[in-house]
Amino acid sequence: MAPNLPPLVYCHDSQVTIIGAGNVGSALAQRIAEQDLAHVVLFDIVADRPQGLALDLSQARSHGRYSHRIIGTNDYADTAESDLLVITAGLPRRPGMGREDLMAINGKIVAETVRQALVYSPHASIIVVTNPLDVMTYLAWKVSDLPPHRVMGMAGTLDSARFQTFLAQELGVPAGDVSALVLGSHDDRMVPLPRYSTVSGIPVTELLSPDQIQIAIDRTRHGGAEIVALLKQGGAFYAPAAAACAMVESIVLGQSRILPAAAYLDGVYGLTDLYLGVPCQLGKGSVERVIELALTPAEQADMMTSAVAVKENLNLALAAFLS
Ligand code: TXD
Repeated sequence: MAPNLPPLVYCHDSQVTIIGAGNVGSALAQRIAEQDLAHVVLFDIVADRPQGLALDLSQARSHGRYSHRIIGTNDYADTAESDLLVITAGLPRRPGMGREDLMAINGKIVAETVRQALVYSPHASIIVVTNPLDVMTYLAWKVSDLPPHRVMGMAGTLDSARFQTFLAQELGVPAGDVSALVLGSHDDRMVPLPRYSTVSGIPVTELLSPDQIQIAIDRTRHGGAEIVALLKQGGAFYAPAAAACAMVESIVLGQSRILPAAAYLDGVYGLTDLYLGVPCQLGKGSVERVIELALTPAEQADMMTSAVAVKENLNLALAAFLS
């Protein structure tokens, strides 16, 4: 007789809707499904694409032990009662397209998707992935009418993972042994913090030369562009999906992990009324705590530079969006 073993997978019944079944959205769906974290609804405006992806993912799941369903849809009604919305819908920046154009286009997409999805899932929290990240997260919060701690952006987890990877390469150690931290905006004004980046507890500043650290910083700042240049079409999606999944996991399972994310700032770091990358504690459905580090004057100045650029873009986006 079969022994009475406990189930291998614990069934958590949260539902995550991923809006935008493109490269990042579908890779994220795969991660959530493989980790058996939650029910997944993949939504896209392209007819049949999310349904096809969901069917494919369901068939891949038959090789594992999964307890959650995954569906694809073009109908917001099918996303009803979601606990978490992950917004990956948007257009990539194309040659000849200015920053303002992209902000206006993606701003409209993000605003529309958030509004529509919240009609069916009024109690959901939101993770924004669409670029330009810090600005789109602010827009999503504005149109959502949710408390700010229920809306956040994914970028710091990705940028920190990139920094971790490049530091590990300089050190010749496994990337998993490195813990790295990047704050600020999700662009080349991001703020990598070597002082807060360690290997087995040892700050990398004691293990690497300033030149080596600078190499890792430069590659991190241009990490997305380096991949776009290599791929020729589209951008990174495996690492972005992995980073988003870490946030989803902490929020869905209430792990209260401390991860860098774009959070609403209301006074910390001397900044108000914007979303920017800072260390956050991510618990059940929300940013439980925004952590303010004691930055050096140089680090604080870098945060300000990052914030000023985001504010400028935010004003452009709001003007384009409201016009
Ligand atoms: O760190 C980060 N935050 C990022 C952000 C890392 C990687 C990618 N980053 C941004 O995420 C990227 O610049 C884009 O703005 C989004 C999504 O990137 P992805 O690489 O997945 O783009 P795709 O493959 O073009 O997918 C976008 C999907 C596509 O299937 C469209 O049909 C869909 O979005 N889309 C929509 N879905 C629903 N509703 C609307 N209105 C809509 N418009 C487009």
